[in-house]
Amino acid sequence: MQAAMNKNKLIEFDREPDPIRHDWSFHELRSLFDLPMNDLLYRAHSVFRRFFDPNEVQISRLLSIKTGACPEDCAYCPQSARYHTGLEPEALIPLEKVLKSAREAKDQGATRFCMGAAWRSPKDRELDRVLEMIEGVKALGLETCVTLGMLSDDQTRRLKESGLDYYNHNLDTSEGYYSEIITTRTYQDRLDTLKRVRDAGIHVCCGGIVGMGESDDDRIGLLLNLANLPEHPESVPINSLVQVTGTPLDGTPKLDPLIFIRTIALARILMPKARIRLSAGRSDMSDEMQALCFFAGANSIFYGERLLTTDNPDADSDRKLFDRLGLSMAGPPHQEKSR
Ligand code: SAM
Ligand code: DTB
Ligand code: SF4
Repeated sequence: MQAAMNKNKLIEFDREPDPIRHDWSFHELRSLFDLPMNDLLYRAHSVFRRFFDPNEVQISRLLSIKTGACPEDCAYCPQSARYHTGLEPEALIPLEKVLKSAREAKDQGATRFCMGAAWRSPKDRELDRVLEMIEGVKALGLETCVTLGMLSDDQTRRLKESGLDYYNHNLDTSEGYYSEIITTRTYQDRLDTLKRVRDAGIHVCCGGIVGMGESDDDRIGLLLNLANLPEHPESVPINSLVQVTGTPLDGTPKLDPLIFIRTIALARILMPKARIRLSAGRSDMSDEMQALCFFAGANSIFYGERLLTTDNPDADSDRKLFDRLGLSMAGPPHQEKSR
């Protein structure tokens, strides 16, 4: 009798499709994305609970270590030198300033410290200084992440040797919509950098931006490319466009919040073990929208009043939101309760 029950259980388990896949078709994703909202949320949340404690959110802190005057033409970005956004450029900041910010972040509950530089790619001299920053932040007991643009093989190796945990490099959108947004580097350039990072043994942080005037098919196309990478990124930031005066995308019609939530849900279904980050754009989201994103599978945020150059909800209002939702901050990685 027991044996029969176990066998039935096994058969049932066998019938459950393996949720970790790299062979998704566009058609499958389109069908998931178009499910009735309750069915999509149910599926996403069920996958979420299999791999994570759904009430724990990982906390990252962002710091811009080199701001503005960027030669690239990313149409969303206030840091491109091509647009008049009124942003004050700032050269690479001193190590001490970075460490002060990292200490504060740790005291506030962050487990990861992400440093961003407005570069097309780092020069070797600049990289030397970033390596010192990584070593210093790591010594404080924080996970480290940097986003510096395109990398060479040698630079990637040196970053790994410095102890870097994550490299952020986004695909940003679908391959088809990409040329509407960026012309100064190709989609393939981005895939090449991501491969270098993966091959060097650094964790990959890769996602994109929605609300740039793209279609549902583009949002699905972005997630398809992420999900069908040889390995899923460990961290997937989903940014909602922060519209900045002076950038070409300022004035883009606002995306329906429910479409944003569907995008998060689909990302969770496709990449069950990834930390899906509710990234830029939270200042414009209602508490109820964020709550639905956390239900759909988002389990990471940037915490603190500033992203790189734009505003983020202040720490106090996020603490209140977490209290109201019964969410807690995930501990350092070795203490995490992920399943
Ligand atoms: N310069 C490097 C690069 O682009 O590879 C690293 C820094 S760049 C600011 C990092 C990411 O921030 C971009 O890939 C983009 O996804 C996101 N980002 C920049 N401006 C944004 C905006 N206005 N709204 C939402 N996300 C934005
Ligand atoms: C990511 O995907 N989002 C972050 C981080 N990676 C580096 C950046 C968001 C930037 C939002 C605009 C700004 O503050 O300049
Ligand atoms: Fe430069 Fe990065 Fe902004 Fe593009 S997203 S303009 S590469 S800082």
